[in-house]
Amino acid sequence: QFAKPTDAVKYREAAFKLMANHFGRINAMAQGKVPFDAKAAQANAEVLNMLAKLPWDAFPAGSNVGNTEAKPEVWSQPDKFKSGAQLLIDNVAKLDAAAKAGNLDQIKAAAGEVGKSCKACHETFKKD
Ligand code: ASC
Repeated sequence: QFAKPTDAVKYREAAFKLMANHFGRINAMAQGKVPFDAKAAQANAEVLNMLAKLPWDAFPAGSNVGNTEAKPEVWSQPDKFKSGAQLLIDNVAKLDAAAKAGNLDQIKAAAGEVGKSCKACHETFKKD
């Protein structure tokens, strides 16, 4: 999938960047910073639901290189990394379901859980 380790770094950073953008748009609604737009929430959640599956195959062995923000713990604690990724994927799927239902209260709750999943992994696996 990746010709060289730095290609994996670029790929995962691109995926995370897109996730932050699409999650940010939903979060702004969940936090009342922009008016709730059910269609926009649904569209962003659908994209996020696909994106959430992407970064994890882009941490192959040997890709702790260059200016990566990943900590060595990604490779030394693979089970914890995998379970954190899966929790994010599951929470994003719930957010997608809430957005499909057009239920703002459900979206708020699910977005909160997604944010917690992001943060929990960053604490162990991402350099500040
Ligand atoms: C975001 C974003 C993150 C997470 C994190 C949650 O919107 O870009 O990295 O949420 O801040 O605590």
